[in-house]
Amino acid sequence: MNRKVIPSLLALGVSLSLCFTPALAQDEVKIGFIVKKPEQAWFINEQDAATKLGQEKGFEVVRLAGEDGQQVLSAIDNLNSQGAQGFVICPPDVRLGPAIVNRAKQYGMKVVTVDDQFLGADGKPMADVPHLGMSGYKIGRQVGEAIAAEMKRRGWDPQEVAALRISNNELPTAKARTDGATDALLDAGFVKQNIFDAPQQNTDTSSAFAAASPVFSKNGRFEHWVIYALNEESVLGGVRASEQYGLSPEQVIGVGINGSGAAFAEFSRQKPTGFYGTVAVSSTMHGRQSADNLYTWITQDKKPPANTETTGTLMTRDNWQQVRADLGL
Ligand code: FCA
Repeated sequence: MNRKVIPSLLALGVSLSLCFTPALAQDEVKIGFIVKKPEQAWFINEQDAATKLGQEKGFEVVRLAGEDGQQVLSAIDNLNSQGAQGFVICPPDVRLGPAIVNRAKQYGMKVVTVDDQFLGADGKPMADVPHLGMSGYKIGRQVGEAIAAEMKRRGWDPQEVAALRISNNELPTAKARTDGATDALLDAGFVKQNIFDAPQQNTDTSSAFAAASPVFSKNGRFEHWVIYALNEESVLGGVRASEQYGLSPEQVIGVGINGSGAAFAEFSRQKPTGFYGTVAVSSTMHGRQSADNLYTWITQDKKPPANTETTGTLMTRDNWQQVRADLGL
């Protein structure tokens, strides 16, 4: 080969690599999607929806579990070592907010929350971290209204019905949801003294089951029960406890929140159970929108809205497939 050609080819190679490699690296967007309960259908669907959006728009989504503080911090370290520019998170404990934000800042990463909003050291929501979540109180009211309507349809006297309120007052969105349901029930003539709290340690079925069981055995005088909680997984724990105690589906009206695979499985059983319905919210939309907000922030430097509140639709055994399709679930 001509001696002169070699240096010019080399120079071309150098200039090509200078031109293209850094530009490519800049265009590569990678985000994390960290969830507190990776095995729950709600969160699986959120992560799926974010991943799908990434495939459409050309960014990568790294799905991670953050079931406690330690796991969340190592997930953030892991994301940083992979070159991620930010992450969406539903934290295992909202009071971890300041620690999570600090770690993200150290790495120059952007953070948005989904579902459960961070609390600052002052106990108030961290308004500077963009958040997308359910309008908890309104959705809770829908739960209470659905229960009241079904009680009426069954001809129950509201004065003689007991409520199992599976509560999680440490988590503000949980408290907002159960408060909304309680208020709607009271408005419909429910007796306050007949509402019994079952405080759960977590937001899953087994912690709800454990909290619910003693409430039934201590209040055996009631023939009719309604059950509500922050989500359908927890209501299902309450319904399973009612069955174990010996109540029949006709004696129980449980209404959850989410509209995820947990509810679909229950509605698909051959016979109805005490799980009457659930207020469905689009986890597909939560996953897509929160990932999209973060992507736009990273690529266009546009900070997402401080707080986006989403709404729900009542889903029962009769209409669940239709609602599921309407919400893109
Ligand atoms: C909380 C609950 C989830 C889901 C989400 C929107 O994180 O634990 O089940 O309801 O809010």
